[in-house]
Amino acid sequence: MLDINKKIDVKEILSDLENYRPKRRGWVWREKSDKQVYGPFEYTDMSTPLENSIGIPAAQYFGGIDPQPNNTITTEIASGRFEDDIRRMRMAAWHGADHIMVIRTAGQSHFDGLIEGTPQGIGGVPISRKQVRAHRKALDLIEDEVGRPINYHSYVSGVAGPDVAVMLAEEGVNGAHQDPQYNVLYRNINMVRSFVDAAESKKVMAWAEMVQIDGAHNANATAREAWKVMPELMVQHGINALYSFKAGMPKSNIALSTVPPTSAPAPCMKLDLPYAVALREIFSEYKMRAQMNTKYITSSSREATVTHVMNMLISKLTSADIQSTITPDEGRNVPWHMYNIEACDTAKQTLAGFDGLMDMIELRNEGFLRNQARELKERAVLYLEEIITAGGYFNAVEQGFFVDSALYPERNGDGIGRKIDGGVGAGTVYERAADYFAPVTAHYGYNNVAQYDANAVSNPSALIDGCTLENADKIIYIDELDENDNANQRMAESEKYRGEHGESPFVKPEVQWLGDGVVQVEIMLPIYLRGAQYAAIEFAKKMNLKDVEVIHIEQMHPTEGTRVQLKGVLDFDLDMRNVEIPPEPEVMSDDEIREEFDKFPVKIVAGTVGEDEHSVGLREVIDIKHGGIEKYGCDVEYLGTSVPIEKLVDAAIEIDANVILASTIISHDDVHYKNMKRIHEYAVEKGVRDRFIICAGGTQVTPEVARANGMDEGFGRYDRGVNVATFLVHKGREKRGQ
Ligand code: Z97
Repeated sequence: MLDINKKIDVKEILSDLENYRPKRRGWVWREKSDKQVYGPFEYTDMSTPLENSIGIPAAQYFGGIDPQPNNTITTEIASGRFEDDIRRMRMAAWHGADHIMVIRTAGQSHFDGLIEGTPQGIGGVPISRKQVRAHRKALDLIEDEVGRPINYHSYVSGVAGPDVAVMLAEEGVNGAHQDPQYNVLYRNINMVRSFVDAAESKKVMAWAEMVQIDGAHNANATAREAWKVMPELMVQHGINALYSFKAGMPKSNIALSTVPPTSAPAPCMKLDLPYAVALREIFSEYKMRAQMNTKYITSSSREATVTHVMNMLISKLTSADIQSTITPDEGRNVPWHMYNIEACDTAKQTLAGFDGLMDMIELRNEGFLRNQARELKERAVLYLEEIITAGGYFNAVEQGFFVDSALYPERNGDGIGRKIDGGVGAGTVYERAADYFAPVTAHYGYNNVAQYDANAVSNPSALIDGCTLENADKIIYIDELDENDNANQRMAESEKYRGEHGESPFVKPEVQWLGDGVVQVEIMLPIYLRGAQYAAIEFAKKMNLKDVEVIHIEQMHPTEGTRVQLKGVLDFDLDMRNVEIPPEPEVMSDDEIREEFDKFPVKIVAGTVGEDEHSVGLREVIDIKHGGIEKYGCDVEYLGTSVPIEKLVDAAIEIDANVILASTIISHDDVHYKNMKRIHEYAVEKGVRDRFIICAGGTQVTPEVARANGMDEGFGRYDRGVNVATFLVHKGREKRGQ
């Protein structure tokens, strides 16, 4: 069991992996909750609540509720160091992700076999048995902590597809991308080999009850004008979906990777919604994995978030099953994990906000939407017919049918053409021999086991006492192959920040990896774009940042101003033992304070004392508009600024108040403390000191010195109405002897 107050112990996760077995296999969908009441609200589309989670920031106004939508929420982690991904997975799970995709390192599609060990990756991690087993082990703990099963996801496409599929099945991986068309079009892997491998892989994935995601979205991201490939996308989905079904996967585990093809400022709803509707109708028995548009993403986090939200409206209108969350990382090419977390929150916020939407509106059954949807379907059907005329799929690919930038049936002739006998792994498909013996479970196609034992045909692994899918002890586990490029080595290097069991007093900012020192800086400069770009870099260098890079730049006006976001490296750390952390002030809940003020009415006289014209701080503490103390139901007599201290006390006597709040900002010559002392002494002189709770506040006021100068309490720069009110409740109880 994880301890919420402790970091996950990565060393412990990595220990004794050889003997670790996953808790379960198969994908788990969220359960629709019986309990649809959160705080003051009733919901209709939410799933079972989490036991531990972090709600979106605005949840604080609604009693900290954290409703979890019905959709599975995906996060993509792409740091390149799998040991650091473990901590990221835990953070994402707390923010509502239950589908964790760890992106695989560039080029793994072309590895004709399994990778062992834990080398560092580029833009993702090398997927290996140790890496997968460690991640699943960590997730087995994390899912218990948050109280919801978490689906772990990886990739099966590539030349080593079947090998990877078996390894993922053995290790309890719950979902994977698998699409032979991806191999063919984007990785130039031989098409015959890819489809044969796919049949085998899909059969294994079906045994493991994995959910499969296809690769059609890549056409969207690759095509020159993404909205023109919509008919083709439908064809690609269709080919993979039906091929998977025929290879033995249940339709309910086949997810289409759908992407709204366009983005604003294009009139994207007019294009994207009919497409999503058409897709939903054709593939009604299948699942939809809705990914946000990444083709037209830039490095603006604001813009990416708006696109994400607009895309989720389509997800809602067409009931997507899995909602992906991509981040501006895609546009910046920097794995800012905090934006992954933001994107999980964006999904959660949006889908909670959309709760019950479909009970209130419906998509029109005629007109533009349906006409467009029908037209797209017709184009897709024509496309399929032309594939048949061309001699089938392989010939169509060879003729460059796919990823052509014209709207089918038009063609631009710029599609990705591949040779039937070309590409990686060409000529590596062989007929099975007559004595072919495949004593393994979940094997695609026929076996010739009958000649050895007629009873074993449908259960061939019985002949060898179970294969690795049934008997995990037969798996050969290799820990590391490379003595330098491995997790142990990397962890030793960052040991200072990790500590023996995840606890270290040293801390350094991080973005990509533990202890990388990377920070982000936002600079607004009142000059033109190009000048600002280079000036910002100089500023960042003067802030002592190393390896400074501009990650986002936006014009405010051609000459008046430019906004620049940079990243850079801070090459020092902090020893937390030297960081003074004041105890957290206790604050009561609004309801608690209101109830107390109701029972024991509070009447306040307040003003800025002496010759001091500052009013903002005190008004923030008092005014209901700023969330001040008035909201708890107390009377406040505000006397304004430059109030003589005698007047403050006299007024309190006159209106029979029980609290005096004196604001004193100016601190020259310690006049603020002198003022406090005089208020106290004047109240004593008048014989009324015991009648009042007297507090002073101001930017330079500390509680200790305020109390030393006769105040009941002092409030400083960070205190608000709630802090003052909490104190008044406590002090009131004390005075009443409670
Ligand atoms: C997604 N945002 O979630 P390699 N197979 C298929 C793929 O689409 C991919 C791979 C394999 C994206 C992130 C991008 N897709 C992932 C159908 C990658 C990965 O990178 O070629 O080794 O395989 O879909």
